[in-house]
Amino acid sequence: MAGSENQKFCLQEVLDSFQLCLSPNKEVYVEHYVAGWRGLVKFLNSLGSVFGFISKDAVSKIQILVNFLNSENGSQYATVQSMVKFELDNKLVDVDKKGICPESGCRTLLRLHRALRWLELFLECLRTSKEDDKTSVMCREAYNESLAQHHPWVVRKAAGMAFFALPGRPTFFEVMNVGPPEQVVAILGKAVPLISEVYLITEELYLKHNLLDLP
Ligand code: 1PZ
Repeated sequence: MAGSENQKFCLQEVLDSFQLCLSPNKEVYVEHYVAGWRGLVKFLNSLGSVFGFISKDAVSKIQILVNFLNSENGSQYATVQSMVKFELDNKLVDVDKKGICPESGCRTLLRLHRALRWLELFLECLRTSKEDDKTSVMCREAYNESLAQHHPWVVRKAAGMAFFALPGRPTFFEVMNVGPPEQVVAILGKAVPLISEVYLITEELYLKHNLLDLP
């Protein structure tokens, strides 16, 4: 029983992970970053199998990062900052777009990082939405403003179709599993600034090292 309870999504868990993400000197812990995404994937899975192709991609990226964390170089992957330094110092990143390191930690995390911007926009929209606002519209607008710019036509098309299958705002809030709508809004009010801070720190780091266009 306890096991199946663990499988149930709870928005609080995601908030906790992103809270743990930042070190005192504002470095981003990969372990908690990945845990935050795990929670989000759980949420996505509980919305139905139409989203399977999205969660599958997220899971495979999470797994690549977990494998680095568990490898003999694991300690180099403790934070996004140490990962970037380690991979750049050891020429493990396709900075000159040669395609030699297609699964580097840097390019893998960049995909999740871009998705985090979508999440920030979407959750902020959700937080300030009214009862009969459409989640699919909020989701599409957030997507078009962020992730879509990095996706080819066929992925944009598939994502657009999937958005139609999103449940309405009341069901969405219920699945978040933290209590009545006011409580969801309150937790979103804490989660969005945190996600935004993690996003900004990563964005600045990637910008500084010219990593924002990694293939
Ligand atoms: C709640 C509604 C969920 C909508 C999610 C909106 C994002 C749509 C993303 C569509 C992704 C389609 C699957 C594959 C995409 C990959 O090609 C890209 C690039 O990776 P590459 O091919 O370069 O290795 N992958 C991504 O952009 C990462 C996408 C992760 C999306 C995670 C969404 C988690 C949702 C959490 C729900 C609250």
